[in-house]
Amino acid sequence: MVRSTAILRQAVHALSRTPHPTLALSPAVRSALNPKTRAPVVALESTIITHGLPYPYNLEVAQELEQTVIDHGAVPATIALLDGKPLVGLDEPQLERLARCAIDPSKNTAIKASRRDIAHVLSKGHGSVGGTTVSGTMVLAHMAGVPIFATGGIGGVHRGAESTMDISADLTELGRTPVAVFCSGPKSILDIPRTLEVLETFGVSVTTFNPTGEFPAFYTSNSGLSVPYAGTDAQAAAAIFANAQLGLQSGHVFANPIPSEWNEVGQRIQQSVEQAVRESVQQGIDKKGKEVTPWLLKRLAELIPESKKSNRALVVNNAKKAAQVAVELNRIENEVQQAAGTYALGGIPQTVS
Ligand code: PSU
Ligand code: MN
Repeated sequence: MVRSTAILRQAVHALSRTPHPTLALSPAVRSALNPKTRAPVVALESTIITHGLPYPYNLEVAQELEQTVIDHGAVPATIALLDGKPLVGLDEPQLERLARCAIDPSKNTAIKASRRDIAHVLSKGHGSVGGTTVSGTMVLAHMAGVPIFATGGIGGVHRGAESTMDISADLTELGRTPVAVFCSGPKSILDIPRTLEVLETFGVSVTTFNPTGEFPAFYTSNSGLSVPYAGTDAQAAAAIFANAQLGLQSGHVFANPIPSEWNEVGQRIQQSVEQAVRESVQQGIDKKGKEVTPWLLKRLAELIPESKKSNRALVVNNAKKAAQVAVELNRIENEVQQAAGTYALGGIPQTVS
């Protein structure tokens, strides 16, 4: 009894997240993060809008992602840097402004922002636009108190990283920021086995929703590599809750396989990946830092035009899954809050053993 009270007290303490005052929260997100009006929230990234997909397809996808989160009972919090402010939750004109940066890729003034770029982009003030990567979005989601985030694919260890040292900042972030990232695995342009090795080194919890127990390979559902299996949304939510309770400062990867009807296209994309990577080496793109990933994605879209649609299908599917798990997590949090309230009425015993 006393022990369970101590656990409850700790549980309530772990629930009290106050958004960092510098963040500009949308009214819907602010309300959802208020303990009195708590609602499930799903963070969404913005590099996919500014650098991942062409205009106006990027705007359609961004809107569909937000709508999918809403349709499954959660509040969308698209994260971006605009006019020197970190925004958590965007309105329609803001979403459109991000999307329009990609109209002409050669004149794109938006900055692809991972953790290292955040302060620099904010210092540019009025007129500046930063599309946050998985790393950048995780930093700001955590500062806001949003533990669940949906995206398409995480960055990872690039092929040839033994000489280029190109390992995405997303992996480091996952090792040090307690946010659960719902994705379809690392993009197949990457080295998936080595990406899993680095995630293990950094202490990141990696789970699949694939009933085969396989880690998905972004455009296809199977990579041939096994990781632990999350059978239900409730199990995933319980893992996120446990991580927060223990105060572990590391994140999760929840890998959600692309719907099976896309596997055939995925096999074809896979064959073109080799070609795109080869070309990137021939043209020296592989040594161009943060340009590498957008270049490879664009080249792949040229080689297999359907890859854009695969990308949309999987990221929407991830937003749905993240929203469902966010609803479960919210339910657990409400239960804890209620149980603590019941104790509080009778007075929580002071002895903690
Ligand atoms: N997945 C996509 N399109 C993208 C990205 C992922 O389908 O544009 C972005 C994500 O924002 C991810 C970033 O965090 O690419 C990784 O870039 P890098 O490899 O430079 O770390
Ligand atoms: Mn890189």
